[in-house]
Amino acid sequence: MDLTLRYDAPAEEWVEALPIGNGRLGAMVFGRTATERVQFNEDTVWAGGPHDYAHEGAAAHLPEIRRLLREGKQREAEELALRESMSVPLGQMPYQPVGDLWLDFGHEDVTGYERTLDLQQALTRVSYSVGGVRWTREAFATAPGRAIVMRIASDTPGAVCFTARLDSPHADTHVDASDAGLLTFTGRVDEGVTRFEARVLVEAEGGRAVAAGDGIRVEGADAVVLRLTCASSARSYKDAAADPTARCSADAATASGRPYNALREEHIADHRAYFDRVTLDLGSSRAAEAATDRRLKAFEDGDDPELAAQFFQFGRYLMIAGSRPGTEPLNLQGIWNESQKPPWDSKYTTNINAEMNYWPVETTNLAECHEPLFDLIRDVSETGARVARAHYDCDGWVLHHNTDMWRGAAPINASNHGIWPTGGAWLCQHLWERYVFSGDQAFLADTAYPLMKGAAEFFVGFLVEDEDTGWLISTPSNSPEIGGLVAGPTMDHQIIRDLFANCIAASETLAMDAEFRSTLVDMRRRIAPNQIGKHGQLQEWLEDKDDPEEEHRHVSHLWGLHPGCEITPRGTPDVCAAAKQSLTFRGDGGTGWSKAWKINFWARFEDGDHAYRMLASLIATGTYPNMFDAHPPFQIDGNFGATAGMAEMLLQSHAGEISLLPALPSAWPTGGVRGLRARGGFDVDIAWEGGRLEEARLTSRLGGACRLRAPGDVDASCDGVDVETTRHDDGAWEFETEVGRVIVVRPRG
Ligand code: FUC
Repeated sequence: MDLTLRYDAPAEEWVEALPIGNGRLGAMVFGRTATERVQFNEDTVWAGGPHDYAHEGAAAHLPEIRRLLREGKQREAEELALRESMSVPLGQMPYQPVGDLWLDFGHEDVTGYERTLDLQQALTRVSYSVGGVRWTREAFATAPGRAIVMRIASDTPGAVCFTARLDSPHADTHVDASDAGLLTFTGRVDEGVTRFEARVLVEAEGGRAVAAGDGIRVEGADAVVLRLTCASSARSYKDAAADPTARCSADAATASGRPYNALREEHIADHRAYFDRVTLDLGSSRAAEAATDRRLKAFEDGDDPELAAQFFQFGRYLMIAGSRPGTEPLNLQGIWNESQKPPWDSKYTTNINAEMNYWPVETTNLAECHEPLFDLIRDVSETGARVARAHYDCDGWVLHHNTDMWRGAAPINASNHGIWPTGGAWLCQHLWERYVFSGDQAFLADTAYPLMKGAAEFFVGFLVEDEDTGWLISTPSNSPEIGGLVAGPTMDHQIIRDLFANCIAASETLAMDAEFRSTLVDMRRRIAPNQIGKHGQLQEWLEDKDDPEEEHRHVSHLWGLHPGCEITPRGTPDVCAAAKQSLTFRGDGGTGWSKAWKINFWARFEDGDHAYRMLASLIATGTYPNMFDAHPPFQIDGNFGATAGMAEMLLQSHAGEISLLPALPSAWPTGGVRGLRARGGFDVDIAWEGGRLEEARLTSRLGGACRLRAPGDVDASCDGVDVETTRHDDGAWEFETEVGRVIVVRPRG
């Protein structure tokens, strides 16, 4: 399986450059020949500073806003809410670039140009010839080495000469170059308090590296190694007063003094320890040698299953490069951003985007990469507790549709879509899923349940009884980002039901909070149910007012289908059919993330060909040349949503059973996947041929009963001995498993 992206020209645009990252530092490598550009980020460098965004006194207006909505006075309700119950200030802060490393080579008219990104080794390379000399550059971002490292070499001894420079878009930045080959730059973000420092150590093999003005001039070298480290003053959402120089020099000490090859080998081993856990083979492609950008464009018309497998692995690559224990979670652009005014501030949008970023972590076996999101949830449970009190006079904590480095939790932008109180509850699903995939009781007791409980406590106070129906509803709120401020959007009720169900299960498992549990059981039954409307659709709102012509990119009321689990083809066939009708009305269009979500929806409808159509359309029309998702503009969620969706086509486990090949498209008749993870603690390998299951191997990490759905009749064995299986009325199989043992499942006969 070829896991290399290939290009035959340097990047002109930023979205043609190739991303590398070590979780905290991200860089875009352009591969230019006259002046190479390496644009870099550090994940804590944001505008603004520690700030409490809660609007004191907002809660006093809540009864009036609810009354206006009840009386159908939406505009008045929105106006009052905008005046009295929004975040202070109304917006949050943008993620910032740190700077650029420029390398002046002056190479023009090059021949034999090649530029690659090797996803398995996490290395980007450039090579070309000029004036009879062959040049190669290789770069990577190492997590254990805490640096971005580049080696520049030629095939002619003593030929390497260039000047290295650093600059930053932030005005208050000072650059210093020393004869020891050290470039240093210190600065402060233009609109904020965070300070940063970056260092580039230029180490020449042969020749010399000396200060030349603001840069370092290399002459007569055989090869050169650059080590870039960068740190900021932001330690947490509460503290931006650390010393960036001390932090940066500690990182520089880790990265320097070690030979290039040692750093490189350590980096590759570290990356592969994550990456190699999952392999995916969807068949080989005739186009395999062609440039990646051309293959992307041709995807819809061609037969290029290898590119689809690369696209899947690219999402995993980005996850490993962008989210590691102890780093900030992936924002709208992951960690890669060149603009001081990025689209939607490159922050965390929690009405789909931030969660979508983390959809593939558990299923594609990168569980550690989930941790930064859990840290963020802990932070917003603190800031969100102040918002719960100030805006709603409720216990617990609440997060609306955005947060930033400073963990703003109050409603931002506008009352018609900013007032949406279920962002935190949605994030809590990730805590529960971590538990369900891992069975980690300590995580459930110490991390997940306390945060989930706080989120549920908020809704115990927030839900109100609808006068007409007697149901408990969420008001004021919004069905993201359509239809304005309303009472009782369907999505909220699905999310709150899920949160309550997970809290009920967690408190039972932990044998605690019996009284709170019975409150949740009672309230959960009274929450407004999913309703089927006059067009056969799943109602997006309490009232039957969906417009069948509406093609809005958000399809929030299908949350219960995915990522939720209350709507399933066999468990709730009628609601499931209505959900399919709603999605059919919405159509196959949309932004990058919208198409990526639709891959997951169609996979959950078990319609592999429709899921594939969404994937093909995303790959062909919704990606940039470097494979980054094109919302447009660049927004990384579509990459992760697509990776998650492809996993969902091959393996599902949300409905209390493991389902093998639930949505295999006809485009992938033969293939294999290894190392996916299923809920209940299973590692799953599946091989198929001619569209039929050939063999599945389930390795149990937790033991216990396994319920399995397979295409057709199957037999199970363990170490060559038949395993006793029970057949349920609904067609599922069930058998016992033991920790560490592999169950082999094959078609019967
Ligand atoms: C929501 C979406 C947009 C975009 C933005 C970051 O506003 O509707 O499409 O994803 O978040």
